[in-house]
Amino acid sequence: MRSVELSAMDISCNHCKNTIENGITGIAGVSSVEVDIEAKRVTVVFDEYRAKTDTVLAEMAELGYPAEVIAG
Ligand SMILES: [Cu+2]
Repeated sequence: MRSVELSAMDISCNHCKNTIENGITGIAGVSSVEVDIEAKRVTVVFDEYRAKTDTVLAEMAELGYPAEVIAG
């Protein structure tokens, strides 16, 4: 398992949180998604053999929340 922390400046409310959690959870291999609205950060845990950080970043952009990796 691999854990990455992302920063996405467009996160502002619970709607954003739900959109991101639902969208990222839908990626095969992702086991958990946590959104911190205040910090505008997302922590994603995934199986590195089934998913890639790039896949998560692409899905974030697709959902309307372009993100960058800050840790992991
Ligand atoms: Cu929002």
